[in-house]
Amino acid sequence: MTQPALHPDLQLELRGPVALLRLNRPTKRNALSDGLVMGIRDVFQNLPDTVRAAVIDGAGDHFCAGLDLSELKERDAGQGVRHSRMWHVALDAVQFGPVPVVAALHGAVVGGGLELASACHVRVADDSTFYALPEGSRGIFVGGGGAVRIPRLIGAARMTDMMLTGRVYNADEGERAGFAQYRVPAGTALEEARALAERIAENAPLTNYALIHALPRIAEQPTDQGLFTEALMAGVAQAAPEAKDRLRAFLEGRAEKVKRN
Ligand code: 1HE
Repeated sequence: MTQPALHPDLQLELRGPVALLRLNRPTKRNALSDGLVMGIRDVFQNLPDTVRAAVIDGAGDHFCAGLDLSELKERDAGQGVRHSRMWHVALDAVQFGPVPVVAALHGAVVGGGLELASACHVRVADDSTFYALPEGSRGIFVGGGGAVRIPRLIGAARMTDMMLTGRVYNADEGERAGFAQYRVPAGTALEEARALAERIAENAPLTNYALIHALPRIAEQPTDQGLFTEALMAGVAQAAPEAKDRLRAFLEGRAEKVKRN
């Protein structure tokens, strides 16, 4: 099957089991044109089987300035719905793709850029990072899955406030609010994200698959169904030969112990 060509504003590098995807449109602060959004979708729908984890970062001083506002032309309601649905397909390809994705954040993580970051599984933010949802003041609404994903990170009350008042969270406030799981010195987010992705790539693939596909669904289910789905997933994961090998390695003293940090 032929692979779609990589979008010119994207760079993709494969380093062993880790795919590094860079938004590479720094003169426009990595604003996401429709083509770029579809380019991200294509990358995640076509990752080689050898890839076990991915990292997304942005070139230049900012991770991503969100939707390319220069493309916001006169759309009727139906076109607007389809445009938003196109973003949903692309960011679903990130969140529910084949492998865990780590976002390396710096500078502006705003609007659709925050929606993209929210579709990743782990977020590493450096000291320069700031978060905002300027949609509120631009007279529009989130359309890239932000209404679903962002409240799950920071709560609906904080998101409502951000959109109503234009509030900007700096890296410190953002970490406390729950935007990112890791906070690192300026200029080191990519290095840390890569190290985490390499660590993630060592996990059993079925465990990683369960974490990105089963866990978010279980979290949405009523308790009884969630517990049953968990039991099914646990049974499938532990029956895999790789799980047996890993358990045997621990019992024979060949695997790392959990260490206090
Ligand atoms: C852009 C965009 C963009 C910059 N679309 N062109 N997002 C926003 O409302 C955020 C808008 N951007 C900004 O607030 C600032 O640009 C930044 C804080 C991100 C960076 O500031 P700065 O001073 O480093 O850069 P700049 O001078 O503002 O921008 C440099 C260039 O990038 C300039 O173009 P130039 O041709 O004059 O050089 C800007 O016009 C351009 N640029 N951001 C298009 N977003 C699925 S729905 C999602 C809805 C949303 O995401 S709405 C939020 C959109």
